[in-house]
This record gives sequence, C-alpha cells and structure tokens, in this order.
Amino acid sequence: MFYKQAKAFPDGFLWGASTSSYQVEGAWNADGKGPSVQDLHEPPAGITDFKVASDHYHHMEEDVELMAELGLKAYRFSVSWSRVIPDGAGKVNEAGLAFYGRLVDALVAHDIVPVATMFHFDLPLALHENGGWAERATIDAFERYARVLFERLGDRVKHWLTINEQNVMVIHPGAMNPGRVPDQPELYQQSHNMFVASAKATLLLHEMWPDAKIGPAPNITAIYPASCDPRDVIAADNWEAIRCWNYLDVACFGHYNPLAWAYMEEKGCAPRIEPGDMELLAKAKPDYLGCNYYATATVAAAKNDGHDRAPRAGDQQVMLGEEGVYRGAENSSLTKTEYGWIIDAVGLRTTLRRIAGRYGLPILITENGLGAKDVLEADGTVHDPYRIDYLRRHFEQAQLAITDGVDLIGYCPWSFMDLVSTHQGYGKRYGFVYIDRGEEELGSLARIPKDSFRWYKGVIRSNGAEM
Ligand code: BGP
Repeated sequence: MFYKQAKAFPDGFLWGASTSSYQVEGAWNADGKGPSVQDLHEPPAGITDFKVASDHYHHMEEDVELMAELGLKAYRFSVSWSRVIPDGAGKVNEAGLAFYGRLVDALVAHDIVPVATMFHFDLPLALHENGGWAERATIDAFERYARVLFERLGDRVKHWLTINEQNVMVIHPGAMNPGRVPDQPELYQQSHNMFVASAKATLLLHEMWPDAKIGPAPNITAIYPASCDPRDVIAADNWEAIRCWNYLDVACFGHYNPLAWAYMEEKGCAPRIEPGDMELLAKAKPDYLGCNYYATATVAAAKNDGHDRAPRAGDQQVMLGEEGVYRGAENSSLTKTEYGWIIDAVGLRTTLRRIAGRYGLPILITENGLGAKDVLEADGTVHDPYRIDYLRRHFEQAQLAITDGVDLIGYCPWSFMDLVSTHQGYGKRYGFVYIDRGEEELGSLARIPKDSFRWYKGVIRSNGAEM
C-alpha cells in the first residue's frame, strides 16, 4: 500500500546500538571473571578468539563518551554471567558486577537508556560442564543470577532482555557448544529450560521492579515460499512456525506453537515438561519483544528423498533445509552481502507486521546491520557508504511499519563498535566505530568513528527526519 506520507518516528524513539559481552569486552579472565563456553572457542587459523575482542572492559568510559557524541538514546549490551558469578551458581564476583554498575551509571549520566540482555551465548563454563541448559539446575542458577542483577542494577536498568536468540541456539548450536554438538532432543530440552528460566526472571522482575520492562530477543524473520505452489507455501508456513513463532508463542501465550509441537513429536524431540512449568509460562508475560533481524529466508517444499538438507556456506542466517520439512531456496529478487547474507529491507517491514499482528506488543529492534570488511584509510578515515545505504533502507521500512500501525519503540543496529563476529572473527565489521586491530595483531585499539557514525548522528538528531 502507498501512503501519501509516512508517519514520523514517535517522540522518545529509542535510537540505539547493540553489542554483546563476549564479542566486545575482552578481559576474558580479568578481576575474577570465570570462563564461559566462548572462552573455549577454537577459531580456525587466522581468525581471532574472544580474549581481547574490542577491549571494551578497559575502554568503557571512552566508549560511552562516543555513544554520547553519537547521540544514542539507548545502548543494548549484554551482561557476562560468568563475570558476575564466575561459576554461574556460586559466589558473586563484586569486581565483575561493579563493571556493569559503572557502565550503567555512565549511560544514565548521558541520558542513554541501558537495555541489558541477561544471556547472550556465553554460558558459564562450570554450568556447561554440569550439563548446561539441559539441566534444571541451570534454571535455578539463572533465576539467582537474575535476582543479583535486579537487586544491584534494577534501580537504574528499566529495560531487560532475557535470552538472546534462543531459536538460533537450537537451530545453529555449534558456536555455543564447544566440543560436542547436542542432538535435537537435548537441544529442545535446553530450549524448554530456557523458556522456564526466562519466565522465572520475568515474574521476578515484575515483583521486584513493577516499573521495569522485560522481554525475549529472538532472531525473527519472515519466511517466503519459493513459489506460489501451495506446497511451497505450506513449507514456508511450517518453517516460520518452527524457527520463529514457537519462541514467541511460548513467551507471549504461554503455550507451544501447535505446529512446532507436532514437528517436535514427529522428530522425537518434544521436551520433558515438569509439573508446574506450563502454569508458570502462562503467568509470565513479556512487556515488549526484542527482534534481531538480518535477512529473510526463502524455502521450498521438502521432497523427503534424502536431499532436503543441503550443505550451504554460511551461518545463522542460512537455511540449510531439513529432511521432510523444507528445502532452502534462492530468492532472485534479492542481493546478498559479501558474507552471503540476504539483504531485504522490505522483509524487515513484513517481519515487524507479522510480529505485531500475532502478539500486539511493543517491539524493539535489538539487532540489524551489515557485516563488511571495512578499511582504515591512510588518512585515518573509514568510508562505509554501503552500511549507510543498508541502514537507510531498513530505517525507511521501519518507518513504513510504524505507519502500518506497528508499535515500534526503538531500533538498535548491530553494532555500536566493531567487535568479534560469532563465526568470522574481526575481519567482518559491523560498527559505527572502527577499532584499530586486526585478527592477530592487536593494533592501537584506537576508536575511530566511521562515516556511518556521522550519518547516524544526523538521523538521531532529526529523529529520523533526515536520513
Ligand atoms: C546475531 C547474534 C550476534 C551477532 C550477529 C551478527 O545472530 O546475536 O551476536 O554476532 O548475529 O552475526 P555474525 O557475528 O555471525 O556476523
């Protein structure tokens, strides 16, 4: 539908930016931090690990100054569980917790709304070694961790996100399970336990800080059928339910998506549900929904002939196919980034409309951005017109989604500064701020605003009127 004029971004719109702890902080064993599963990560030759990352832990004040210069209204970061509770369940590490206290204070002092993710792919190693999310003990540990965070940061942090990309941890589990990739029944059990843990944290926050908001942050994307063949349409519908809606249905409606449940039964991976779980899930209601959006996916009907799953280069945004469920397909209307991720700005609008239509809750875009091999020029500048173009197109579609009636409360591109990619190390950069380091040589770690930084500053200053 064409509009005579798009609606303006609402007053108080949270123009933000995102990071996650293990990808940005470094200081992997500083001040009493315990190891997380990410510290065991063994990258391929020539690719960095997460030990130093962007060394945000030691540059935090300088980084927040840059956020203020950019004019950010919100900053989405994640707390490293094992920095706060080194073994995940035992003694609190005061020095680690103090880091987040200082970060939150610095943000609040600059009128930047802190948006804290409680868990972003970095399970404390001690919990992992005891069975990780497959064990109910991890639910108890998460609830206690939540209590510590809410007690110590809850007076200043009013926006919480429970778990980042729970669906990606089920569908692309490699990066979170060093040494051994769990089978599907274990992954769906992990996922069920994460639902219960999120619900407990949600109820706890509402009890402790009724003025605060909390929600999940899955990776959601509209799934397109490869053609108008009704069998392709059903496959797209199925995969959208299994990959996306299941995660928001449990969080918002308190029950599993029926189609996803039928899939889990068929595949023999329906989780064990303990007495009381469903009552708890029904009681815990999120206040808003985070949405990580990078790309849509296009799928065709499965043939169930042993070839539905096709190895394709890529990572969490690439649909590999699943025997008897769907096949990954190409979309000739769309282009891809140099890392093979589909670029689909209109797909963001479609995705937001579908989420809003199903759940009727405010939405915060918690991630979206372009990974590229940015270059630091000899004169100290970084020109990233491709990132400006990518974000402008997505912002325009977000504005159209608002015009369509979506209650979009903010937009946090990934990422505030360059950081270590989940799969492709430091060469794949997303930031508004360039960090002077390579894969193996650390460089000066200087912070250098890119062209996109100056452009985004104008967008924020004009509340989206000037893009
Ligand atoms: C999301 C993760 C982020 C981030 C982003 C970009 O799935 O939540 O942690 O890494 O994807 O992905 P990548 O780093 O693989 O390019």
